[in-house]
Amino acid sequence: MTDQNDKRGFTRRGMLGTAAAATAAGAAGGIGLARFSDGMQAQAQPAPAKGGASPHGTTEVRPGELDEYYVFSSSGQCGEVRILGLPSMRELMRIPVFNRCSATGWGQTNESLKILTEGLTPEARDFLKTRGGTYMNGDLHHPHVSFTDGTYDGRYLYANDKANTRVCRIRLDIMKCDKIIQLPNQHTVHGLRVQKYPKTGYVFCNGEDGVPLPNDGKVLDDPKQYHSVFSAIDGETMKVAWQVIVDGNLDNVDADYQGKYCFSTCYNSEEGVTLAETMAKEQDWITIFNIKRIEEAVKKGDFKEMNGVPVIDGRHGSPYTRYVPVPNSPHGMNTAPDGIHVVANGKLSPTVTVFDVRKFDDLFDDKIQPRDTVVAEPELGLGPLHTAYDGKGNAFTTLFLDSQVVKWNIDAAKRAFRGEKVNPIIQKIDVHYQPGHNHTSMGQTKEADGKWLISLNKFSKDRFLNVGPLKPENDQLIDISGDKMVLVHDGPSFAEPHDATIVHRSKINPLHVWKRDDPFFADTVKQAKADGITLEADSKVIRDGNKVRVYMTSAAPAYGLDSFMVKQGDEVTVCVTNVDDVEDLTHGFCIVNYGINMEIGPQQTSSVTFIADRPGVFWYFCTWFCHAMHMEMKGRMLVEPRNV
Ligand code: CUK
Ligand code: CUA
Repeated sequence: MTDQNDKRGFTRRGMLGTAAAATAAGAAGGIGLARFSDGMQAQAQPAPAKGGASPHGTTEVRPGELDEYYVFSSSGQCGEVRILGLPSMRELMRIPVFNRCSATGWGQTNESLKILTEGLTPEARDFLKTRGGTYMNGDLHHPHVSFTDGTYDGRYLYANDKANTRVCRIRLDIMKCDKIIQLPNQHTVHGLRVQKYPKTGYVFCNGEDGVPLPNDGKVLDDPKQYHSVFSAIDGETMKVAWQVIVDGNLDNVDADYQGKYCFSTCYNSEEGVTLAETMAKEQDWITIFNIKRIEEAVKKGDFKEMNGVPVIDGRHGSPYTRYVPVPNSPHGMNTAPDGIHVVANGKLSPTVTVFDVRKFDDLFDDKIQPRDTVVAEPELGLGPLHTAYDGKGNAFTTLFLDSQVVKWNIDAAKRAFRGEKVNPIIQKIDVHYQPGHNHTSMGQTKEADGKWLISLNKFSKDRFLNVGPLKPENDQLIDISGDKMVLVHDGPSFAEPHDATIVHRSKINPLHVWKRDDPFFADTVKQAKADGITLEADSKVIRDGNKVRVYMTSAAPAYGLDSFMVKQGDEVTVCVTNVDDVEDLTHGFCIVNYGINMEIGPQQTSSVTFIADRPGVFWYFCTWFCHAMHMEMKGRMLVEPRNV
């Protein structure tokens, strides 16, 4: 039963049966498949021996030592980005983006609200008027660092919000989000990758779901009129550069190392709206976008302008796209560090499809057929979702249904495809359980170093102390530096890190304290100047009609103001400037029973605006432990009743 061939033959039939059963029952496909694979684990290979020798010796990062890599991890429906250290897998920081954050005041400070609101589409802004002005949830899937010349340049990190069709940019010098835009004409954004060459450049965003264009209620239950849209954002200006209407839908995306093409998987070539319809065909496709041709089309006006964006028709027959059939509902799209090979992961097919990007020129010139770009299609196991690379010619593919990561050789797969008797599979390792994305150290760049792999597993089941029906996921660390993969660490994580980027620490250079001229709080600096205030020195209340601006410094362990007085109904803006310039000396500002809290890092200015609609005495206090007298770092807001 443990024979790979027996297992594969059995499970392939089983999988189709289960998928059909899930469809018939109307159950969510994922659940049906996951349950099925529970049964499979009885047949899986035994787990590798505990404490199997890691070629690196140890993953331990001793007290006081630093990790070698940053991991920028998504958090799915939590809406934030998390930073881990690798190999320790310690969580180092969280960067709030599409969520609200009680600790930092994200979603409440003026600085963050500006970022959260200014890039919304006009329709969304209107719709959100009665909902606090911005979305409070997000679903952050794909965090990717900006590139120059095929490797990370440490400037920015971009990520998508699948829930509300937004894209964010995080400044890696301060590790804060500085831009969020919502994509017009597109109904959701799932896959996101960036241009690798010559630089970023474009941020490519896949519209997963099709809707009528415009989506204003005039067309409803008529799926033939639905369209999925692909977007390219200018990563510098954070404006949509162009969009392409495609056939089918768009799942994951990646770009080449030449700056010529990007390519997306499509799992719904059927353009179905039910599970059964989307799974109807055995083959779907990838869609290849010709960047140069699209840029020329924009220049010469071959587009329709929709909501201020040039929208190009990229459906079948278009000069701007090509569609290459692949089996079956493909998911991940991964470019190899060799700059040549691109893998589409078959999901419902046990295969992955390997393309040679050098053949795309001929494909667009109609010299070859779409499938002529395929150079290998190895059968790897059940439920291949994502592939990572070691930079030495090997690939690592997650097998969701088999709960395994399979290591295989690209060249061997190509030879097998040409008919040679060679098995491209080198090793399969059990992971716990049901992996989605996996990532290798620097593996999405031309500097892939082949040291580490993390497998982001969707289920942890029994791997940790039981914490109730809702379990953590399990980010497992695997040493890939030797011939054999060795599992070395289990890392629980809260919902739901889909994706991650492993970046060598030499690429990232964050500041230790804020710079006083940082654009992040430039608006407050401008307002202070107009009010005759020197933020670093003055603590003063400025009244401007019923608008009150309260300026104060913070220096451990005291605010510049012990108290301030406002009138009930005033619009109060509190601006706190942390004049401490000691590393790690962050203050907070929380007003009790007013629902206000924010972070003020060393040399940062933060501000928050609210209506003082409750009269009385309200203490404010510092929320970040800053000094032996931290508890005493407080003051009072006195709100005078209106009719006194
Ligand atoms: S997707 Cu989640 S496992 Cu959103 Cu990158 Cu593949
Ligand atoms: Cu300032 Cu605690």
